[in-house]
Amino acid sequence: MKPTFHQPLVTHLYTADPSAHVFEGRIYIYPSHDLDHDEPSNDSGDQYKMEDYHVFSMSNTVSPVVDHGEVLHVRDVPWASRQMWAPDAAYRNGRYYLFFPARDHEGVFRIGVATSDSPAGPFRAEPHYIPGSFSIDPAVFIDDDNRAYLYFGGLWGGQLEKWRSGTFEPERVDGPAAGQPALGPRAARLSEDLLNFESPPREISIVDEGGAAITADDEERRYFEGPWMHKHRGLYYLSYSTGTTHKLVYATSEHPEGPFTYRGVILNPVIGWTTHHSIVEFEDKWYLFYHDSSLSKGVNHKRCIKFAELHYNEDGSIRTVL
Ligand code: FUB
Repeated sequence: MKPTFHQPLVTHLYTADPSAHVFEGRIYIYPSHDLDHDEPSNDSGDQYKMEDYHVFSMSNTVSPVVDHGEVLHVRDVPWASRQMWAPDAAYRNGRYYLFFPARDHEGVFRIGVATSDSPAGPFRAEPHYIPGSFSIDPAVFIDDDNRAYLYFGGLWGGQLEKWRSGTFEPERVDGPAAGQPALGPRAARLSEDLLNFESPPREISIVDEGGAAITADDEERRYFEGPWMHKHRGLYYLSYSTGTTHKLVYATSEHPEGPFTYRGVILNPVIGWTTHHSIVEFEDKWYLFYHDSSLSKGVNHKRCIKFAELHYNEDGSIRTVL
């Protein structure tokens, strides 16, 4: 199928959470694969029952999308039990790395890695999740100096509230009180082989233009899930979903670990509850990959990946796409 901006890139499967990268001159997309079922939904996200990953690619932005098939299934991940949620991918020293969250055998979300010789997979999972990892939505960023960072974290079903004390509290659901700084995404430096954290994850702070922390009750701007990091003209852009207000927004910093200053909206609410994205440069143009639920006419857990061109203003701000 030929890709068109703001139209589903894939229609034979339900897909979501597209992480796009340029590998070997092609655009590769690493999405979640939504299962087609009609079971009820809840705030823990039990309706997101993904079991496997497919990889897709395009040789350019107008060529057909190729489905490289199933590249990893939960049955082949020794530490994981269910819910293979939003993944991301990276390349280093001749190997490709798929980072993915899933619940472990105790029901706790962890982040694991699988590797391959090819960006199209198949991927072979490491026997254990990354020690010290938790929550969801891993996004890898390799800086110009070759340092690699993993950004991650999600509220509600993503379990970030349950880690507020530093250890996992299964019954805990409360976030910070109104007026208190919102929970931020986490970032950890990755080891040279990309398989471990070099140091414990740190919380990233997001502030307003006056330097005050974005607060937990500021649902139009506070972090919810789905972090993405990219660099444009030397500036670091942390973009993310606001969850309950269904926006994709961004904040910028001079440093990959922040603090980040909130800048604005990339994408206004789309059809469906979740919104999740990635940003990639291909042949000197920038693209936003995102999802909505238009393919299923609005069923939150039956989503479809899409893309569109992204434009920057001279001052480095991003023009709202939709
Ligand atoms: O796809 C499952 C979850 O929904 C993702 O991890 C979140 O970012 C949201 O898109």
